[in-house]
Amino acid sequence: MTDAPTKPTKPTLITVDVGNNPARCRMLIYHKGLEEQIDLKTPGDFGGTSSASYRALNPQGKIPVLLLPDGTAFFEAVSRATALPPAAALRGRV
Ligand SMILES: N[C@@H](CCC(=O)N[C@@H](CS)C(=O)NCC(=O)O)C(=O)O
Repeated sequence: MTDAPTKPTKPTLITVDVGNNPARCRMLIYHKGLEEQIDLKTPGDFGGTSSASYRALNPQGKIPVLLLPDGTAFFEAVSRATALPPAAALRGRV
């Protein structure tokens, strides 16, 4: 599937089941109890890591990416971890 919105209704973590960087972000979501506030998608939902639409979100083609409802994409660990709780706050909870 390649038609996931690049301005999603909820903050969205683009992740995969295997990999330490995506796992760290999911762990933070579970630790903070943010499962209802942040959707999980895969790079495949955006055409795969080599696709133009994924590279528009992360020019490095790496995983994960945190995508906000306004279309802002965070793709490095520190900025992503910093943005996760505020992103959830946009949905009314931290
Ligand atoms: N510095 C990046 C590293 C991200 C990274 O290396 N992710 C790995 C998964 S753990 C990845 O995308 N591997 C696939 C590839 O390099 O093509 C970050 O903090 O997000």
